[in-house]
Amino acid sequence: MRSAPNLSALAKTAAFIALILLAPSPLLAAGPALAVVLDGNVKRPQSLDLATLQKLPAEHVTVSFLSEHGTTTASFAGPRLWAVLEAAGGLADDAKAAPLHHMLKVTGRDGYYVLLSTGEIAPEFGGKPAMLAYQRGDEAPGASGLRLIMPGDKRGGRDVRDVVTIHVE
Ligand SMILES: Nc1nc2c(c(=O)[nH]1)N[C@H]1C(S)=C(S)[C@@H](COP(=O)(O)O)O[C@H]1N2
Ligand SMILES: [Mo]
Repeated sequence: MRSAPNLSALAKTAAFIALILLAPSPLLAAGPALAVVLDGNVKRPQSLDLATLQKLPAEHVTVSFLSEHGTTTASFAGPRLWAVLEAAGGLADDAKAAPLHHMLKVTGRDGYYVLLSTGEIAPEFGGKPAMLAYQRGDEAPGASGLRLIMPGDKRGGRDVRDVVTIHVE
């Protein structure tokens, strides 16, 4: 004789399936990068983690930029990129004109990258407020990874998402 469906076994199976669906996968759990590797022409090449970035003077900025999705307006918080360079000891070049001689390659996890010149962001020269943002809107710090923000840009192309390395040349 066939037994009636075992309700407790069904419930267990349902609970198991729910667990698999709801549990964050290891990939999702890894999430965006919470550290940035600063290498190349700086005095102390190193990886800077979120806690270290949060100790640097933070700025808050609201930007609007155009992308293929239309206009995005969002606020971001984080240190200036120049302050991040200084956290790694600054440029490994003591020439007077050193701030005018170097460039930064800011790369996202997907390999997308943008080049900036040091003269553009050096406080005594271009002084552009390039930010390495660790917080978007009222999300938790780090929730969206790190993002380069170039306030004033018309399009979002230089606002590199999920920054993982900054190479100084
Ligand atoms: N890592 C990474 N960052 C990126 C891009 C990309 O493809 N990869 N695209 C850029 C471009 S062209 C634009 S317009 C904006 C779009 O920002 P959004 O994805 O937050 O809307 O991201 C910029 N940052
Ligand atoms: Mo874009």
